[in-house]
Amino acid sequence: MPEIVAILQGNQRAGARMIRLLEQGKLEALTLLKQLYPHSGNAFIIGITGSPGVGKSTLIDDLITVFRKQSKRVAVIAVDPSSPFSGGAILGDRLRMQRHATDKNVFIRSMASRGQTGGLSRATKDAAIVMDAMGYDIILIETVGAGQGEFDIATLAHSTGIVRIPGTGDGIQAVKAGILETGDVYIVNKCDRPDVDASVHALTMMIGMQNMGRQTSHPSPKWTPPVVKTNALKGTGVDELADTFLSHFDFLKKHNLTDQTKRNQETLYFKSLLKDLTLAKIHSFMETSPAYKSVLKRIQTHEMDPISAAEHVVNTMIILK
Ligand SMILES: Nc1nc2c(ncn2[C@@H]2O[C@H](COP(=O)(O)OP(=O)(O)O)[C@@H](O)[C@H]2O)c(=O)[nH]1
Ligand SMILES: [Mg+2]
Repeated sequence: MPEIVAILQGNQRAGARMIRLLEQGKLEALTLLKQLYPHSGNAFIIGITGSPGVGKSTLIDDLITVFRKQSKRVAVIAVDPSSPFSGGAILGDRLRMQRHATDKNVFIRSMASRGQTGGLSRATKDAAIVMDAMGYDIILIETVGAGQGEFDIATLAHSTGIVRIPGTGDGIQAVKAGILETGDVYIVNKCDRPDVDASVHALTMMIGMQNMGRQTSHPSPKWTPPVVKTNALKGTGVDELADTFLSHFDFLKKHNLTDQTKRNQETLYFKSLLKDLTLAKIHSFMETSPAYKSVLKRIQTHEMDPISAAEHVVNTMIILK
């Protein structure tokens, strides 16, 4: 069966294979992605972000259960900053979501992040397109947040949930310092611990300040982000959390804001592809072209200055070819 048909029919092995190729930056995978693209655009993409250890994977595991009860098909992308290849944490995430492993309507992939801060790369968006085309209704993306990637989760997801835990000094200081990310939903997890109400209070105040304050990149100015309390170990509050995400998605659709999210996303994606494809062309030029070698020689013998040479190569040999 052709790979594309298999993926469109939701074949997980084929989907996983394609995501792996895309993650390795294989250009031939883009040819396949081109064919999948028209079949994407239907999934609801939810970002779950927060520091390591706050309970994101455990929460996602619970959310899968809730969404499955609603007969939704669910995919997960866990982006792990500590394991660029395949370290322990990725395995941990897999194990944590293991109880869904035999459910054919749940598809979980781990991906490396860009750099230590957990930035998202184009491959995260690629993977979301594949899962979307595979017919998943909901795509959950787990990230540690504010990383220095090309994509931040707020532009990749329709709805972003920021996970905090009680007693870690959230809120006001962070707002003052301008380092707090904007979320659509704030989650105080580990509500079995003390100081829950203080955290909820701090977050609520912070949301109020954000609403009054500077214009953020937040796509929905009239949406006031709710604060939801959860205990992911027990699954408490997760039904409400799922409902909150779904009502945010309804809100976006009602106000035609999904289109805006989409436009921002597609612009970023296009720019990122332009960069990657140009770079690939340059690399192949440097590896294979006799013209490159002759220019290089002229630089080495001081016949040509390297600046003019680089300009010449870009203008005449790579871009126009
Ligand atoms: N007490 C308590 N522990 C939790 C809760 N949620 C998650 N944990 C634990 O916190 C640890 C980190 O959870 P994990 O989901 O891996 O966090 P992540 O790094 O944000 O994905 C694990 O040992 C979880 O069992 C909770 O609501 N209460
Ligand atoms: Mg995790």
